[in-house]
Amino acid sequence: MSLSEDGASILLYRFGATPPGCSKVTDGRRRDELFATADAPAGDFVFDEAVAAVFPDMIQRSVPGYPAIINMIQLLAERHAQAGSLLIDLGCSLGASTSALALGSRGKDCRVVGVDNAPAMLARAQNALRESHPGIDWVCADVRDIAIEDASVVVLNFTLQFLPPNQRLQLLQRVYGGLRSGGILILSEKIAGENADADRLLTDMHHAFKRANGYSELEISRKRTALERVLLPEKLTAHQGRLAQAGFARSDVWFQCFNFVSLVARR
Ligand code: GEK
Repeated sequence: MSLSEDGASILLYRFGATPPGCSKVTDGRRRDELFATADAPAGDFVFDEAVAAVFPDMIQRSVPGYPAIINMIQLLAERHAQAGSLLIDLGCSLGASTSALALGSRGKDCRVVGVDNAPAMLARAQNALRESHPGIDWVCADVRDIAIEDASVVVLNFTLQFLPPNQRLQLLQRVYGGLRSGGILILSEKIAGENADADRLLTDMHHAFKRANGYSELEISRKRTALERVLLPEKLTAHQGRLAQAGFARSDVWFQCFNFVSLVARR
């Protein structure tokens, strides 16, 4: 069922519920117990087969508001998709936001592309969405190497945070350069608080969210260590400043829950 066919599904959406836009990849999902056992992966977090297999459960129990964000990406696409343009999802994982772009641009003859550099993720996205979204193009590549041209909606849904900070501006500049006038970038990120107090509160509440979703203290702390050198959160003001530097005349926060935020930046 698509969001546009059943607006009531927004109201029915609950904590952890499956968003319509990604039902294909979350139905029958496997529970994430990667960091629960004694043989938990050591070293830096990687998007391998083990992660891909539990990813829908992992992201929904780890990112507050994730299902709502996916639903709203569809609505943002419905409003901003321009006829005959490109809609591109950079760091698409299992294609939840890519399918939201496809649903949000139906009937507009758009090209919808999902990009990810993790083969395990992309293969699963392709398999899960082949039937429901045969028109999506899947590209296994680094987002830094992808050409972006004639786009009306570009999505970076929790992907920019995995690039070294000194490479983020260049990507945003290329996104800006590839957008049509009136086009948008949807940028979702885990953020750092503006000061130590704010950061402590947001981090504590995020951990409370994870505990409420069944993760143990040990799992939370092991995952945190695994992500420490891989996922580098910045302050909201740093993101806003960089978007402006990349050329975006305005960017607005449309979602925030604890230290997870999503902005829409317009060209
Ligand atoms: C969703 N957007 O479900 N090039 C290509 N892909 C990358 C790169 C890169 N340089 N770095 C990381 N990735 C998705 C969720 S997850 C967020 C995005 C998370 C990919 C990586 O392989 C992974 O699939 C994704 O970005 C990040 O809406 O796990 O917190």
